[in-house]
Amino acid sequence: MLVSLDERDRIVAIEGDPENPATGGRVCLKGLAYAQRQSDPARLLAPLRRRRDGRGFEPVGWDEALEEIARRLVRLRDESGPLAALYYEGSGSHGALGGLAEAFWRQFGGCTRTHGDLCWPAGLEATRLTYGANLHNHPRLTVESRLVVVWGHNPAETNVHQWRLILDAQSRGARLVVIDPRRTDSTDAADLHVQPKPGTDAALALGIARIVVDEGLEDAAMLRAHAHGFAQYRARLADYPVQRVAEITGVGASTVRELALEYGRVKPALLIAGFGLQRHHHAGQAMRAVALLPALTGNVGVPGGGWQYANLASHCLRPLPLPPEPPARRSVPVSRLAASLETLDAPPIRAAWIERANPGSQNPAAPRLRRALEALDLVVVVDQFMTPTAELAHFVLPAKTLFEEEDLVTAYWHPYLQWRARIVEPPGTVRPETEIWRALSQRLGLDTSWFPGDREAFLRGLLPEPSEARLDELKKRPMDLSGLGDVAFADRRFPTPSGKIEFASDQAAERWGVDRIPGYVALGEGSESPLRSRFPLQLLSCKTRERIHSQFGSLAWVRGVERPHALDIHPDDAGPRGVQDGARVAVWNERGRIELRARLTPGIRPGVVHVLEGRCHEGDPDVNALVAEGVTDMNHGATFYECLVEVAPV
Ligand SMILES: Nc1nc2c(c(=O)[nH]1)N[C@H]1C(S)=C(S)[C@@H](COP(=O)(O)OP(=O)(O)OC[C@H]3O[C@@H](n4cnc5c(=O)[nH]c(N)nc54)[C@H](O)[C@@H]3O)O[C@H]1N2
Ligand SMILES: Nc1nc2c(c(=O)[nH]1)N[C@H]1C(S)=C(S)[C@@H](COP(=O)(O)OP(=O)(O)OC[C@H]3O[C@@H](n4cnc5c(=O)[nH]c(N)nc54)[C@H](O)[C@@H]3O)O[C@H]1N2
Ligand SMILES: [Mo]
Repeated sequence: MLVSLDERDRIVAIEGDPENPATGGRVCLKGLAYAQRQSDPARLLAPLRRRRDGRGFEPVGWDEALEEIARRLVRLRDESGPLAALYYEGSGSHGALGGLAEAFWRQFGGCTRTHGDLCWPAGLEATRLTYGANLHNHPRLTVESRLVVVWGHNPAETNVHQWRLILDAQSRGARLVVIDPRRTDSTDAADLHVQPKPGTDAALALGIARIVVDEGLEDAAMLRAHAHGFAQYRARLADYPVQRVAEITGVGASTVRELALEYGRVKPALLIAGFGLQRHHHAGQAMRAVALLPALTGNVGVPGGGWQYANLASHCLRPLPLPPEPPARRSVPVSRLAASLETLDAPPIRAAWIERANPGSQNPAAPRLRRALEALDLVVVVDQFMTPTAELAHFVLPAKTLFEEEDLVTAYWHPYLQWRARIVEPPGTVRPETEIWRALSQRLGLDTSWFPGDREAFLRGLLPEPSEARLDELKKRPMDLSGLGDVAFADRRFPTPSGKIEFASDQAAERWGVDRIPGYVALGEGSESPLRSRFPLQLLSCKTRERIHSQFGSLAWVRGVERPHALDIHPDDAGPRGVQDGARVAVWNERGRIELRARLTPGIRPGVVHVLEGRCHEGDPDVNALVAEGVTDMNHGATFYECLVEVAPV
């Protein structure tokens, strides 16, 4: 981004950087709104301490705050051991330096951490099991595609730079298919919008595969040379005749057939899968089923083709230098944080340090999690703003923004590593997290040399060989240091155990206890679930163009352009329930209940309802009150989109 400052060094405007090869000089609404967020009067500029009477916060100096936090952490360690402290970090803006908290906790003697991720792990593991690595073609090759299938993804809202390339491909003649139970900005541009029941994509993928194979449209030469377990997979396709697939998915047989024939015939075809596909219990297997389609049709290793999920090409930094691991270690699945806080023993969790995260809004079972956090002896939250999580803290420490500390930033779609410059000094008494950790380490008598005095030199040392000398170049523009080339798997070498694309995966079975061949498994809370007799509607809670999760929601710029918050419901579901457009409704299940206005829309699939996630301002309802603490079949992900509810007027 290009950032303009006024004469008092305040950020006044943000534009896209034409030198940026990933964005082509464009910037999204949140990028623009960082200018307002940076100087939002609500920003925290000094540490806060909970008042003794428990009501609200009072300002406190850094010395006093850190002294008291240090004293309480040491006492807790003496009494219960280091594992009684939880360290939790989320997806707030972070680069390489974010990992340095570990230098404190290792010297502290360890702590309890979380494993897995709320975001994307099932899809990452499914891709790794199938192709051996999370790499995909350079985004610019998208325009060479003749057919783009966007599956469980809404790039018009969640990746506008990717979206521009998809539209370019379309204007050059490519057809665009979007597979999503909801109408979105992305489906509005589609030539074909396919609306399956949520959680049935494995059946759809295998149904498509069956037709491709029946019609002889598979790439037999490619499969002979580079597929592992294809014969077993092919035999399994017998279970997915188009009639059964149509019943499971709710997509008409003729549409499944049309899609299969098109995907089998048009070359090159690009399949872009999103994170929305993998937020349920059988997500890993579903992603494997979908990920195999490009392999089946010979679309792997070709420009304009391929499988796009996540691209980790820019994740090429050297590991952070850290002190040795202490013997004591413990971690809990991130999507089961509330249950873990409630039940962990030997020792129970007594303190939590939360940084760059808003779990009190963003995690499953959020109200339970908030209660569990409230019961702890010590909660420290490091954030730029008051959040539902910070409200529960004993200490809230003000955090820097992305303009206030230099760092190296990796990506998950384009291959570029980026230098993030420090453009302005932190306001008030704000300190970057690295300085907070250093100061706290000092108070505990720990070795502070792990925290860089000269951050630039430190970051230079993280650049991969042979690029150490290239920091100055990197300061001018993002760079692809991966050395991987534009076409992923162009050499047809797949770093899987068999060295081939794995249609059958022993690792999947050994690591995760799932079938070696991916198949469709009905969800516990899905379209075929007995629980539907009480909670008949499948609730999705997705992202919005205007915000990043719980961030930006308080800004006038953002509030001014976004649509009113509402439950999207199909008229066929609203009618029998007496739900009118604009009327207040309750949405509930056994875990919780929220109230908001209904918006009737024929765009959503009947049987599916939707509420935006990340709303936690001014009395907005807490959608994660309804969501269970489920764990995906692979890699410890969350199951946000596996959630049955009922709706009624209030
Ligand atoms: N129902 C439902 N829930 C979901 C999802 C869903 O689809 N549905 N999606 C899930 C997904 S994919 C994700 S990734 C998670 C995201 O979950 P979180 O990472 O908890 O999400 P954010 O709301 O972005 O919270 C980030 C916080 O970090 C703060 N922050 C930003 N920059 C900095 C910084 O430099 N330093 C510090 N200390 N703080 C900073 C912000 O002010 C904000 O409060 O949410 C998950 N929750
Ligand atoms: N503006 C904005 N952009 C963002 C973010 C943000 O908060 N705001 N967050 C970032 C983050 S952390 C993430 S993880 C990504 C997520 O970005 P996306 O990949 O777009 O993921 P989701 O929004 O979770 O879901 C995408 C679509 O999948 C559909 N879907 C849900 N369940 C199913 C299903 O079972 N089958 C099918 N076929 N479709 C389904 C949903 O209706 C939704 O429209 O966005 C990133 N970009
Ligand atoms: Mo995410």
